Amino acid sequence: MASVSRRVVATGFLVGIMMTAMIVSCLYAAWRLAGLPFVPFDFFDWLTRLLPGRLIAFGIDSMVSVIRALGLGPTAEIAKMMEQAMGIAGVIIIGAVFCALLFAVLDYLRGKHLTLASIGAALAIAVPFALISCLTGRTATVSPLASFVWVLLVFLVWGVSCGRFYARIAPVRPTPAVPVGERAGGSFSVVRINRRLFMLRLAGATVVITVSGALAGLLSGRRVQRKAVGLRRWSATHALPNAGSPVTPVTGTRPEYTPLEKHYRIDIDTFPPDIDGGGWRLKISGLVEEPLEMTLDDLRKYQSLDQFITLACISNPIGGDLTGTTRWTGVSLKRLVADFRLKQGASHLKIHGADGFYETVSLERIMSDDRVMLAYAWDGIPLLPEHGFPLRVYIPNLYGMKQPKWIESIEVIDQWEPGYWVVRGWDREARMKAVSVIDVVESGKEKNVLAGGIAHAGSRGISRVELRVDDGPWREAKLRTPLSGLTWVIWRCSLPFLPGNHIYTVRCFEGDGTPQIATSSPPDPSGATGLFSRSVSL
Ligand SMILES: Nc1nc2c(c(=O)[nH]1)N[C@H]1C(S)=C(S)[C@@H](COP(=O)(O)O)O[C@H]1N2
Ligand SMILES: [Mo]
Repeated sequence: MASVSRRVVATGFLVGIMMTAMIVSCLYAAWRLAGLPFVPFDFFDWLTRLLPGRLIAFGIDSMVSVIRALGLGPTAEIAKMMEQAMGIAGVIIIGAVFCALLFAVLDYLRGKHLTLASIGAALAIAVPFALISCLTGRTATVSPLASFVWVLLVFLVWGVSCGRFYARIAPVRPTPAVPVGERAGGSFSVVRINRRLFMLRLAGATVVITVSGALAGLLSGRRVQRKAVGLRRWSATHALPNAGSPVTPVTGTRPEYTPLEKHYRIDIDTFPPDIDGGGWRLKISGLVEEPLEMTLDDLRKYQSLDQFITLACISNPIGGDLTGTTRWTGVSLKRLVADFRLKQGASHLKIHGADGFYETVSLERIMSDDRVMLAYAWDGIPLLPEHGFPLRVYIPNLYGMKQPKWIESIEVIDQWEPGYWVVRGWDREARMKAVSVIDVVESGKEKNVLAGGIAHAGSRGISRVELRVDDGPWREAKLRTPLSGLTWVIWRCSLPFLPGNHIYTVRCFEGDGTPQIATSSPPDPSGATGLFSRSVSL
C-alpha cells in the first residue's frame, strides 16, 4: 500500500528551510544590488493590509508590550526589526511547508513524475509571491513585469532544486533495483550515512550562501538612502526658541528637541516607500474645477510655515517612546486649498500615501486652523524617507494615525470617510490624550530630590503638572516654556528627600484646567490614559 514516510516529510521540511533561506538571501542581495523585489517584506506588508484590523491591533499592542517589558530598546526600531524578521521567517516557513508537501507527494508517487511535481510545487508558491511582489510590493524599483518574472524564476529554481534533493535522498524508498521488502535491510545504513552527509553539505551551503547574500546586500550602498547626508539641519545652527526659559530640564530628562534619528517611526511598511522627489507630483483631484499636479518646488513657492510639533502614536503606552518633537516646515493647507478651485459640495480632503495609507480631513478644520499643514521638511532638511519624504500632513491635536506620510494625492470629496486605521477599529477622531511622564528622579544636593519629565496634551497646552510620593500631597512642578503650543512641556520638580523605596506619580492639567484622565486604559482603541508612576529607591 502506498504510504508516506514521516521521516521523508520531516526531511522535506528541513530541506525546505535551508533552500528557502538561501533563496531569501539571494532575493535580498538582488534587491539591494538591482532593485528587484524582496518577497518577504512585500509579503508581510500585503498580509498587514489584508488581516483583520483587530488582529493587527492586538499584534501591535502585544509587540509594544513585549519590547517594553523586556527592555529591548527603542520600541519603534525594534518593532520594525521584528516585523522584518516575521516577514523573512514567514516566507521560510511557507517554503519549508511546500517542500515538505512536495516530498510527501513524491514519496507517495515513489519518485515518479518528479519534474512535474517539482514544477507544480514551484508554481504553487511562485505565482502568489510573484503576484504579490509585482502588484502590491513596494520594495522593487524595477518594472512590475521584471518583478514578476524574477520571482517566478527564483522559485522555479527553488522547486526544481527541492525535487532534485528529494531524488538524492530518495533511496530511503525502494529504487527500482531494491525490492520493497529489503528496503529496511542491507541498504539502510548506507542510505543513512549518505543522507546525513548530504544534509550536512546542504546545511554548509545554506550557511555560506545565506551569509554571502546577506553581506552582499548589506555592503552594497546602492539602495541605502542617504538623502540627508551633507544637509545642514536647522538645529545645528540655531538655538531653540525657548533657550532663555528660566526653568531648565533636570539632567536625565529626554531631549526637548528629538534628534531626527531618534524620532520614532510607525507605519504599515517594512520598508519606506522609495520616492524620487524630482519625478514626484502631488495630484489633486475630485471635486475641483480642474485636476492639479504640483511639484515640490511649486509647494516651496508658497509662504512657508515653521512649527515645533510633538507627534505621538496612538499605540504609545503611558510613558512609552512612540512620541517625538521636531521642527516641521511646510505650507498651510488653508493657503493651498485656496488655489484648488473647489466645486460645490466639497467638504473633505482624502489624503493618500504612496503605501496605500489614507485619511480624511474636513475643509472646516483646514479653514479654521492655519496650523493644519503639508510639511516637506523636518529640522530644516527634506523629510527623511522613513518620515514621509517628500510630503506629509500635520493636523494639530490628533494622533499620528490621522496624518499620512509619503503623500501622493489628495482627493476632494463631499463627505467624511473613515481612514485606514479607523476602518480597522481605531478611534474615529483620534484626539490626543493628555499625558505626563517622569523621565528621571535623582537625589539633589541639598537633601532634596529632583524629578523631571514631560507633559503633553496635543494642541491644548499644559497649565499645571503635579507630583506626589506614595500617597502624600500633590506638589506643583515648574514648567519650562514649551517650544510651541503644539509641543510637550518640560517640567521639573523638587521634593523633600525620602530614603528607601517610594512610588513617584505625576499628573497634568490641560491649558484650560482639565485634569489628565487618571483611569488606566490601554492604547487601543482611543489612546492610552492613566497616571504614570515610577518606583524609586534612594
Ligand atoms: N503613509 C503612511 N502614513 C502614516 C502611517 C502609515 O502607515 N503610512 N502611519 C501613521 C502613524 S500610525 C503614525 S504614529 C505616524 C508616525 O510618523 P513618524 O513615523 O514619522 O513618526 O505616521 C502616520 N502616517
Ligand atoms: Mo501610530
